[in-house]
Amino acid sequence: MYHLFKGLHAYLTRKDEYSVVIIGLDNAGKTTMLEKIKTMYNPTPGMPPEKIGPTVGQNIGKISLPSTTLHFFDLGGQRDIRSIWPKYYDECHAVVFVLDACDQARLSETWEVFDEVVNSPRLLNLPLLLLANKQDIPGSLSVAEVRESFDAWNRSRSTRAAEGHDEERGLNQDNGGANGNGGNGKGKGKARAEGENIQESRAGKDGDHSPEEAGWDDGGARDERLASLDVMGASALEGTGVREAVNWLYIRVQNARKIDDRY
Ligand SMILES: Nc1nc2c(ncn2[C@@H]2O[C@H](COP(=O)(O)OP(=O)(O)OP(=O)(O)O)[C@@H](O)[C@H]2O)c(=O)[nH]1
Ligand SMILES: [Mg+2]
Repeated sequence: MYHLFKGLHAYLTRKDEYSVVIIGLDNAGKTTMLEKIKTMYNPTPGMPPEKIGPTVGQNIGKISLPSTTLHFFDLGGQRDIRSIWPKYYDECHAVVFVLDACDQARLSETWEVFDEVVNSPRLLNLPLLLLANKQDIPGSLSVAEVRESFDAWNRSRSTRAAEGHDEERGLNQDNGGANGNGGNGKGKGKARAEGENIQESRAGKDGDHSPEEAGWDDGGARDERLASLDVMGASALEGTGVREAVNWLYIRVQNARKIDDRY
């Protein structure tokens, strides 16, 4: 009987566990955000901002919500450390990408890094939140401005990619002419083969991943992802927007689980 009650109690008090990775450039405020979340949700407060230094590796934290435990993995954002991020992708249920909304000088770098995250096939169906941090600093970009900045970067990226293709095609035609292939089918075949090489070299940047894993997806999935991208403003220092972000995670991980359960 005791075991029956113990089992029943364990079943009724069981919590679903989800892992959330927090990534973004160094100095974006990821650790400050995690420590603020701990302070707001746990009986023991997180580390005060003045004690936080750059993260080398990871910081972890967990919070308890109704029937749910969220485990956070705050990963270092310095350039050399970013290569560890993908190692967490398989095990996580949601991603928070934190950006420093007052560091306009690094926006382009931010978007390049964010774009790789968006393109990563292993994250394709996971909830992804773009958090525009440091809203307490006057002059920081608003949520609308952050979105506009990314859209503008994205448009110029597409233009660059199209120009690259045109240039490549021109080169191939030139080569084809020199080889006596002209603009015939062989020339086209060569262009395709070179395109495949480009895919591989992009993959090579990501270490031992296949081209697919490295995230070379310019198709509908990426567009869909971007169209439904959620951007929120926050101040990790003051705590504004933090509860909204946690609520967003809470709802989205459970919805994602329900969709998963259907298959
Ligand atoms: N004004 C303001 N400063 C912030 C905020 N969040 C973080 N900071 C400051 O930004 C600096 C970097 O914060 P961290 O939390 O260490 O940044 P990080 O993203 O974890 O950086 P790495 O660990 O190097 O990847 C610190 O000086 C923080 O006090 C914020 O919301 N507002
Ligand atoms: Mg940190």
